[in-house]
Amino acid sequence: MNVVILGTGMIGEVHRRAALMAGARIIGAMASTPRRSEEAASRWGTEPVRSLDELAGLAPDVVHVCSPNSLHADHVEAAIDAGAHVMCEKPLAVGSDVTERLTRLAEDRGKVATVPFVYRFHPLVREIRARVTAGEFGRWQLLHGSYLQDWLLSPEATSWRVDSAAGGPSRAFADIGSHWCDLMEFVTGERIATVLAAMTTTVPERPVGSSVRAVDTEDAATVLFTTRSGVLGSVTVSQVSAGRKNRLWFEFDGQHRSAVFDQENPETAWLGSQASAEVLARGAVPASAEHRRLSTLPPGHPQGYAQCFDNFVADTYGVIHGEKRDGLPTFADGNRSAHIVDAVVESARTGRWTPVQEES
Ligand code: 4PW
Repeated sequence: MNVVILGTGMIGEVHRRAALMAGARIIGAMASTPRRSEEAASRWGTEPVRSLDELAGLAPDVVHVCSPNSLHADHVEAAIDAGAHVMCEKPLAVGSDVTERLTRLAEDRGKVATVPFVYRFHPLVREIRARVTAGEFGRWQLLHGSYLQDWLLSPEATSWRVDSAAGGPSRAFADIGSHWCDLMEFVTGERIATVLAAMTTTVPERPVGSSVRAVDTEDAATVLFTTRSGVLGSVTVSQVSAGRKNRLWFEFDGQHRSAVFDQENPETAWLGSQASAEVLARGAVPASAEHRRLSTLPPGHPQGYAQCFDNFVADTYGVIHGEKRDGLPTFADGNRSAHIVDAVVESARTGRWTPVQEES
């Protein structure tokens, strides 16, 4: 598999590592300027890609799009025009009108097109999902949780994500709330139908480039939602919660049992019923086939985020090779997520319950 990576920041590095683990050859890397592309290429031991026009000549099998959100659409289109399959970071693009277009484009050209909602690849997430499908939970009573980080707590902290021109009108929710909603829908089978959102920007100014500017994206958000089948839920996301690094946490309460999962402690999950409660340990339970498939390290040898990413990239390459893989997040899922983000932004603006438009 010959691979080009567009975007060489933190997440580009994660993609590169997972691509190498899956046996790919990195044939090119592009950063934000030709000079940075050269620096990144020499660090990675590959060739610099100085502009998108060079892509077609490289004839990559796969392009990984890891650039700022506002560039995703151009990068995905260039990758598909170059004949490549594509993996694009979330949010797939800014605005569901654009994600609709990209989803259709990939379908029309017959390309495998995936979005790294990687928390789907925790073995215990698959185990809970399999138990949901087997009917162990019964009708959902309440779906709730949070995704908390603290990397933007300091007024000195910044990123291209802070600027809506580069990241889009939603920052915290589009960046990490999108993961939580995807995971909730993936595990429970429910679909968010309406949202009531409130957002807060707790750090009013941050450095942007060489100046200090008013921040126009949210640091945190709380979203109430109802699903198409009428279940109530809520999620809180934050990038300013002291001490929380990457705490995606959910509790899904069913008629018979509840399930709790914390992605920072992914070797165990909690299952409760009125009569008892148990801690599920990875590898120490009657594991579902998907749980077993994604458990790539033996029990007692903790696996986490990196292995999720490895599994996601390996499954994408597997599907490109014509294999079947359950639960692979595609552009259709990225498109769905963009519709949820749009509804959340609109609801936070108007203060009203807002329907999530169905994808076409
Ligand atoms: O996708 C998310 C990112 O944008 C991640 O999974 C964690 O939060 C790591 O970086 C950010």
